Amino acid sequence: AEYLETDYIGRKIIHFDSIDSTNIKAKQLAAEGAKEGTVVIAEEQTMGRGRLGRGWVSPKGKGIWMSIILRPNIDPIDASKVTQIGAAAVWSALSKVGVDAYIKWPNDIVLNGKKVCGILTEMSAELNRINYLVIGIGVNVNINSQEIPKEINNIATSIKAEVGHDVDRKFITAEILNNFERFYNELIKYGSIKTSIEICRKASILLGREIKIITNKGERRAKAIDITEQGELLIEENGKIEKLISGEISVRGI
Ligand code: BT5
Repeated sequence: AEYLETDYIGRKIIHFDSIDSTNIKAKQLAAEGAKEGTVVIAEEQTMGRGRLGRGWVSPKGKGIWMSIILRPNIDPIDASKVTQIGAAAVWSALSKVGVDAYIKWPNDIVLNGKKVCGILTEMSAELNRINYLVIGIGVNVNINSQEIPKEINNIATSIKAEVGHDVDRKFITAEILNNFERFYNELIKYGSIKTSIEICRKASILLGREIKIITNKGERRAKAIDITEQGELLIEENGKIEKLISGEISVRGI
């Protein structure tokens, strides 16, 4: 709390020692009327979730497992913008503690080629209105390199595993929330995510590279060209430019 500089994001934090998933809890609280900016944090998740029903490994006391409740007055189609805001907020917080990471569009932060953070945005919407939106952020902070759970050992890392010492979870958490509020206010007030997109571009591990795009229709290869002001990935395939709204991207084993 001593590092928090926000007006409303994280001014109410609900803390759990152990919980199934902070996203599940946050959605429940949001449905019951919790205020915008309410944050759910857990020391451990027993059923942490990724996208498409995948799991998120969340060992006790070793990471930042948190979810922010939001009530943006935006079109539900634009919900993925909040994911870009989250990625920019996490990247900037890591940069502030000297950790030089990359953003892998749309929802990962990678360090030395391995995933250190994942973001899961979920919402409840009707027609043209978002009822609530929850952005879940998972950051592997103080997991020892030898203690990275074996099911993710090849693809995951932690800040500690890369920098060699413990880092202050509270400071990073507050910085993520400070940045998040700044970038989110830009969306709410001006309908723009310009600052976030600048960061997502600058820190992107994909731009300029040949990538593999994995969809339910199969795999394809293309070149990542740019990230638009709307947060879409621009790709070029056989001279044709296309926009992706979200997706599974792999680039040389990452
Ligand atoms: C994500 O999904 O990356 C979104 C992760 C969101 C986690 C946060 S924690 C707080 C909040 N509460 C929740 O329950 N979730 C959110 P996706 O892109 O689908 O990646 C999932 C994949 O990442 C898994 O299938 C694993 O391969 C890998 N993975 C699982 N745990 C990991 C970890 N701790 N670090 C790095 N990779 C992991």
